[in-house]
Amino acid sequence: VARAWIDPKWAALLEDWVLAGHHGSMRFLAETLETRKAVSAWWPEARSVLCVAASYPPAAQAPPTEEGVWGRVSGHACGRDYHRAVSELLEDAVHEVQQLLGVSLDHRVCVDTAPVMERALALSCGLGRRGKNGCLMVEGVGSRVVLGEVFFSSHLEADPPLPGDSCEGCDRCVQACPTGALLGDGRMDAGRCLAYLSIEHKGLIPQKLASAMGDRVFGCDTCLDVCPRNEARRSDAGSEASSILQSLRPSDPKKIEEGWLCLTSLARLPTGELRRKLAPTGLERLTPSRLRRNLCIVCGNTSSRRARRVLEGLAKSRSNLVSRQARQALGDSSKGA
Ligand code: B12
Ligand code: SF4
Ligand code: SF4
Repeated sequence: VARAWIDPKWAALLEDWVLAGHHGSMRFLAETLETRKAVSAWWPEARSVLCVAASYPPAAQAPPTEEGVWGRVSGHACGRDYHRAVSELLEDAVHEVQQLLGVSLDHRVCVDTAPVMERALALSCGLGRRGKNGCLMVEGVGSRVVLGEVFFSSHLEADPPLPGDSCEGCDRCVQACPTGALLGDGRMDAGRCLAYLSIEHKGLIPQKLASAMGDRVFGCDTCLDVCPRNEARRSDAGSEASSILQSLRPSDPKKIEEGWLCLTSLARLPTGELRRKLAPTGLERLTPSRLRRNLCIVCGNTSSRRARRVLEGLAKSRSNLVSRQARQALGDSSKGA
C-alpha cells in the first residue's frame, strides 16, 4: 500500500525526461505531465493506493513450425488484453472486501488507464525495485509483471520502499538493447525503443530502426529476456504457466497466446475481420494500418519469396503508411527475390 503521492524526485525525473524529448511522439505524456506529477491533480480525494503486480510468462522464443512468415508478440500482450483482465480482477477484489466489511469504498481502479506514474507508486511502497531497463522488478518474480492500482479516498497504512539495488553491477539489458535506447541509469530514449516504435509510433519507421525490429510485430522483450532476475520464469515459455494473466486467457486467438502471429494469414484478412480477431487481445491498441506497417517491416526482414509476395501486395495498399512502409521494405529486400 502506498500513499497517494508521487515522490518529487520521480516527478522531476518525468519532467526532465519529457523536456529532453525522450518521449518521442507520445504527446499524451507531455499533455498530462502536471497530472502525472501529482495524484491529487487526477483525483483530489485519493489518499491511499493498493499497488499490485500481475506476472505473465515469457512468449515462446521459437516460432511455430508451420509454414508462413511469423511475427513475434511481446509476452505482456499475449492472450487477453491485460488492461481489462487486471482491472476486472481488482474490481472483483474490491467488491469482495466491500461485501465482507459491509461498507462501500470510494475507489478508482487503474491499469495503465489513468495519467499516474504507476512505477513510482509501486517503488514507493516496496512492491519492487527499479532495474536499469526502467522496469519494476519484484523480488523472486522478476520484471515480467504488469502493474495495477486501486486508489482509495480512505487512509490506509503505507508500506516503506525497499532498500538496495537489484542490478548489482549488471548491465546486460543496456548492452543487449538492439537500438541503444537504454541510457544506463534507468532512463530510456523512447524514440529509439522498439516497443515504442511498434506500438505507440504512428508514422513510417525509418529503415535503420525497421531493420533492428527483426521479427518483432508488437512490443519488444529483449531487455526483459536477458535479465538474470527473470530466469526463474524462463522455463514457462509458451506453457500453461500458473501466472495471473495466463489463467485469464481465452483459447482464441491461439497463436497470439503462444507469442507469434502468422503474418502471411493476417495480410490476407480484410480490415473488419482483422479488428475482430485482435479485439480481445492487447493488440487491439494498434490500428489495422499500424499492424500492417509492422507486418511489412517483419516481412522486409525475412528472406523468403512468400514474404516478398506479401510486400508486393501491401505496396498497393490504399493506406499511405502501409504502401510506403511496404515499398521501403521491398527496396531493402532484394534478398528475398
Ligand atoms: C510511456 C510508457 C511506455 C513507453 C516509455 C517507457 C519508459 N521506460 O518510460 C514505451 C512505449 C517505450 C513503453 C515500453 C514498455 N512498457 Co510501458 N508504459 C508507459 C507508461 C504509459 C508511462 C511510463 C512513463 O511515464 N515513462 C516516463 C518515465 C520517466 O517514467 P517511469 O517509467 O514511471 O519512471 C520510473 C522508472 O523508469 C525509473 N527511472 C526512469 N528514469 C530514471 C532515471 C534515474 C536517474 C533514476 C534513478 C530512475 C529512473 O524510475 C521512475 C519511477 O517512477 C506506463 C504506465 C504508467 N501510467 O505509468 C507503462 C508501463 C511502464 N509499461 C509497461 C510495460 C509492460 C512495457 C513493456 C515491457 C512492454 C513491451 N514488452 O513492449 C515495455 C518496456 C520497455 C522499458 N524497458 O521500459 C508496464 C511496466 C511494468 C514494469 N514491470 O515496470 C507499465 C507500468 C504499464 C502497466 N500498468 O503495467 N512503455
Ligand atoms: S524494449 Fe527493446 S528496444 Fe526498448 S529498451 Fe528494451 S530492449 Fe531496447
Ligand atoms: S539485466 Fe541486469 S541491469 Fe538490466 S534490469 Fe536486469 S539485473 Fe538490472
